[in-house]
Amino acid sequence: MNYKKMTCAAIHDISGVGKCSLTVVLPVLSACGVETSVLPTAVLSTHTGGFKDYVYIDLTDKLLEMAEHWKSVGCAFDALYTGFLGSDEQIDLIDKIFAMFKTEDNLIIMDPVMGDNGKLYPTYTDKMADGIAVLCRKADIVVPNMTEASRILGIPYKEGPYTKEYVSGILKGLCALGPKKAVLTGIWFEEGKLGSACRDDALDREEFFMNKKIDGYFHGTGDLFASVLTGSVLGGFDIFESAKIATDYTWKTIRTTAEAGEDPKFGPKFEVHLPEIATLMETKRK
Ligand code: PXL
Repeated sequence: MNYKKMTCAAIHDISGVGKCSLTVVLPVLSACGVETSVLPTAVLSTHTGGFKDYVYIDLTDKLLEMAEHWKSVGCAFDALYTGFLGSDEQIDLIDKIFAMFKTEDNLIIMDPVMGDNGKLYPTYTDKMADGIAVLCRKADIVVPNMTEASRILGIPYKEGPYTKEYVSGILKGLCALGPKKAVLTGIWFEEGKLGSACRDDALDREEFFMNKKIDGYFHGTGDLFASVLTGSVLGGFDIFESAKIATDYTWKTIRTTAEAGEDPKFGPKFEVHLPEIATLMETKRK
């Protein structure tokens, strides 16, 4: 079979239950045909959103050692893709890991995971959020939600509905920090619709992708979105096509999750839609 090999280093936690971070990143990227190596930032029994008394194993001490081992065995990646971090010390370590593996041709894609709905996640401190905002300057593509984007830009979090001017200002602000492309999730301009916004700074072009809003809070969908976006970009789609693919895939998954009627903290039902994403990626490879 003739195909272009694509590789990614995914730097996120493993939450054993709850389908977010690496338990979503890895299957999605594999379905996209991307050869993925994982560098776990922490291991948890569950994610921290809605579960109590979770077991938390911080892997800060081992992060650099693992990356150095990768380097020593000749690993190289088309993308370095980061998400949930385990401690504030990890920010400096990830900066070092970027320096170890960044080349002229590869991409740093950062999902600056730190919060949602205007609040930081329970294990995130202000120091971590400040550090992530600085680290974002090194990224080629950033994929925050509105809470994270506001924190990165140092502006107060604003609830929707948003205006296109407001969203455009946020996208431009993110690109002004360094990333050439920014994709914002959780955008809505009118009742009943929800989606994403995307900017390619070099083209000075922005697009918005909306679907029908499905009521409820669906944990893990940010990780799903960023992973499909990463897989699509590595699969050869441009950033706008990738943002649309990620928006539609996330929406379909939310619809399936809502229809199932189970407790959404156990995660999005993305598995049933993986074959669709694999087929879509194949169309690009042909
Ligand atoms: O979905 C982001 C995320 C990733 N990993 C862990 C989390 C969260 C959000 O709550 O708790 C452990």
